[in-house]
Amino acid sequence: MDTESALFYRQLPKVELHAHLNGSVSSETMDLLMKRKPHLNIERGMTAILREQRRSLDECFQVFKVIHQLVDSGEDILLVAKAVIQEFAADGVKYLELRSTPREVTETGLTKQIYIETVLEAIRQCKQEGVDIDVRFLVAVDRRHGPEVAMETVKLAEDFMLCSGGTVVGLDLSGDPTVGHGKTLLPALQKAKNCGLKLALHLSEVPSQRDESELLLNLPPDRIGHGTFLHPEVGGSDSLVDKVCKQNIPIEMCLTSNVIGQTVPSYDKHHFQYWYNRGHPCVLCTDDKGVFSTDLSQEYQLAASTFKLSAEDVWNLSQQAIGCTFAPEPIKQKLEKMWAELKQQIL
Ligand code: 6MZ
Repeated sequence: MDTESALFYRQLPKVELHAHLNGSVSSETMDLLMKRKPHLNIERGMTAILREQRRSLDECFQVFKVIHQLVDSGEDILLVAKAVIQEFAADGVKYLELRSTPREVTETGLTKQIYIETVLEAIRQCKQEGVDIDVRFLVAVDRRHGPEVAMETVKLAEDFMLCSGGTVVGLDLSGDPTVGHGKTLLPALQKAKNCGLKLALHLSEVPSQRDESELLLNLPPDRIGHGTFLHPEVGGSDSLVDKVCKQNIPIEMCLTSNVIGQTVPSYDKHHFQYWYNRGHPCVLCTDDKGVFSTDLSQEYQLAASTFKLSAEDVWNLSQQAIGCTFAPEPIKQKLEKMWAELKQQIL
């Protein structure tokens, strides 16, 4: 099959490793939520950004505030989490690591504990209903909330890691990269690592994070989110690149998100090229498929057309992502087998 065909990308088995739950809510699900809460006066254009549009990162973060108003109860979380999982499965994603920041909302009785339990319930229900996808969960720390909340979140993540039967596998560090400094979060991140949680950290998403990235790379994280400004050509440094390469830390790359949020000026200037050409493990991801009006098939197609990847290159890229998951070895082997079986039919 040729790489021009949208069907090829849909059929391509895929691994999604960087998807924020509330950023991934589709416009169809948003419509349902808006109908449930008409008093909020939220319209479609306030929860998603069209592909052709450009926004500052700050404006992107305003969108999450609006979405959080719409998703503020256990019932809402169950609805959005199930819908997001089903949509990824329909897009040909076979393995998904979903991430989300547990929130509490006094008015609806939502607690952080209930928040995580509800996401896990959504994952359980999808499995029971036979949705063809393996889903794991990363508990997210929002850097804006500071070190105490980060430590609390790590404790919660640890508890769930121990009792979720392998569904909670790691910790994400995200939130507005222009707020706070990672050094204050080091004790919480170190604790997470010590107790066996895998670390997926947003790193160098904006240029001002060079010192922070130096520090956080010493942990080291198990995966890097974005890593847009790590290399010297964009104001990073050789020392950062060395640390990433020596430790072979995979980078989650989100093309549409970075171009819409303008941390990358255009698709052909995306840092995917830099790392891919070095043979470094790069994993294509959506980041926030609802907010940035995309899906993972589209991200693969975009990467292929921008960087002139052959069908074989695209296949290898999706297969390589299996090795970058936080799944236990037997699951990785199962996915490898699935890819091997599908290869004959699809490529
Ligand atoms: C950093 C991001 C992000 O957790 O409520 N988030 N953090 N950089 C990004 N690049 C665009 N996109 C999303 O999902 C929404 C939250 O994910 C993080 C932010 O903390 C946002 O509030 P959850 O499911």
